[in-house]
Amino acid sequence: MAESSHSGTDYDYLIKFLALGDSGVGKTSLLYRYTDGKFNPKFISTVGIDFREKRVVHHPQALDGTKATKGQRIHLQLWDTAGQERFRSLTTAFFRDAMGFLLVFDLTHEQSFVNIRNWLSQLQTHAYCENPDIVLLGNKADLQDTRVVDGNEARNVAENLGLKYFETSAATGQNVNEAVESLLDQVMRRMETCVDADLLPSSFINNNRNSTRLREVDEANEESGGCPC
Ligand SMILES: Nc1nc2c(ncn2[C@@H]2O[C@H](COP(=O)(O)OP(=O)(O)OP(=O)(O)O)[C@@H](O)[C@H]2O)c(=O)[nH]1
Ligand SMILES: [Mg+2]
Repeated sequence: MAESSHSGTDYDYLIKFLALGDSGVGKTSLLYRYTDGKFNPKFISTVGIDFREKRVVHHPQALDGTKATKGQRIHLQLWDTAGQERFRSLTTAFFRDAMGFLLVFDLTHEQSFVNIRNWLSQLQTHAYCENPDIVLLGNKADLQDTRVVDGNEARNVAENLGLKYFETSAATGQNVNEAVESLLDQVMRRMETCVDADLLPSSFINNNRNSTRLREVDEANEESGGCPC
């Protein structure tokens, strides 16, 4: 995946991702690192909701692992939610419109790891379907001295939950692009295989109404079919 220089509405797909997890785990920092390549060590807790954007060109992967040469121009909208409890009803209202989720915990804070189950149950309740695409991120991997969550334990939990797991650092940039690309791969694959457009978020259908692929999805839907949802 490479960054694109297209502007305006010159893209093939608008994809919305949402970052969630406890306050202070590094959601804002990860998104800032991904979109701007920068890091701010100061903690400015997010109030309610915010978003960042980035253009990328995505090369779909075939089942044999080879990447297509023709890229899809993606406009990524990255929603950044406040982890603080007092904003919960506001932030969960945004879950419904997101296509993929970055579930973040802090490798130096055990409780944030324990709490991923609560966040998953919030997702099951509020996301567009019960098993949306999610990547699990153990963040602050650069803080080796204060790390308390064991990597193997986190990997096992992720495997049991059927989630891809990345250890990231917003401070160094470790695995940040890889995690977002992996989520984009999952979401685009689901979109390609989901012939029932009613089971995609409504924002996705509306925003991508002009896409040739979506028209194919709509036509296939008229003949009915199954969705991996
Ligand atoms: N060393 C290090 N510090 C980080 C990393 N990610 C975030 N931080 C720091 O952790 C603090 C909290 O980061 P934020 O990104 O604001 O956390 P958040 O999850 O957005 O918090 P809320 O907005 O309250 O939900 C800040 O001081 C960041 O600089 C990281 O990977 N490594
Ligand atoms: Mg924040």
